[in-house]
Amino acid sequence: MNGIPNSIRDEFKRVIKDYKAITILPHTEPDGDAIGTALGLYNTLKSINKSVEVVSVGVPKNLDFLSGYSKIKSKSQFRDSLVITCDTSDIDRVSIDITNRVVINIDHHKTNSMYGTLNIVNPNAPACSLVAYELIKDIFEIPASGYEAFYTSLVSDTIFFQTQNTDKNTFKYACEFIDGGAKPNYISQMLNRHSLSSIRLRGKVYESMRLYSNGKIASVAIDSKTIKSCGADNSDIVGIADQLCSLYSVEFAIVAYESNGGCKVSIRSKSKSILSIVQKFGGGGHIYAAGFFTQKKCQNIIENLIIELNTLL
Ligand SMILES: [Mn+2]
Repeated sequence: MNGIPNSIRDEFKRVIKDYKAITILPHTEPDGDAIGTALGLYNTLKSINKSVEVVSVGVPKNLDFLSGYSKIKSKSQFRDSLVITCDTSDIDRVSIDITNRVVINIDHHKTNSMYGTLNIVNPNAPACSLVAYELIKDIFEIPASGYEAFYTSLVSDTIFFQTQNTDKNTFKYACEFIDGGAKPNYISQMLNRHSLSSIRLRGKVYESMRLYSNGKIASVAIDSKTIKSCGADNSDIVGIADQLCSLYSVEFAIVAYESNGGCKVSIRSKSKSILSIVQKFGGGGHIYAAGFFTQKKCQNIIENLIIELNTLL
């Protein structure tokens, strides 16, 4: 992973200096990477006396150990603040309208549309926090709470160092975060907690799993009734696709669930790029983990995807 060019870092420094109030936005339906990066920045910028808010809804409960979690707002209370987006490839993936705002776009998605005033995007970074960390580490002193959040982001997006892009550099960053105060065992324990509703939902979802193409493709379609009947919500779906991928035979896993009157789809791949397929459906993401939103019915979209994924087998 390359460092940040000095010209970009200087520009970032100048913009930060210009603003007293900063609004940090993770992507909608946030994961540990988006929230970990956001709270790492939040805790660091707070420590230099900025007024900072993180605005997000549906934040996974297992991130509640992170400093600043309880301060996350569902609506922005600042006007004309500087906006920093985290882990967000497109402007329509944030929860508030940020047109005409000064936006610092910090991300690691290859498909990032470069919507920011300043775009700091590194697709080689295995987690968004590494981009944020490279940007700020020589400018500000990062508090232990910031390192804890950055480490949480790193292990979330690499699924505890299991993804293809995990290399010795990834561990180098992990070491720096641990040096800064992150406690690996504690963070793993916190992240691996599940609510009863989420366990119940997983039970139902795994039972309904379908296999295609000699077991190489696994899929589940989850309707909102099932989610509700378990007392769960959409944040409880995080991790199900990775679990389907743990089946011996599986190459691709599809999770499709009803959301906002349409269907949200997450796809995981063990070894082949699925980016071009999700792009056909207007989506984006990473080479082995990507997704999209569609107005079609979940089961219909799964059938379309099976045809597409079969061409990769
Ligand atoms: Mn990410």
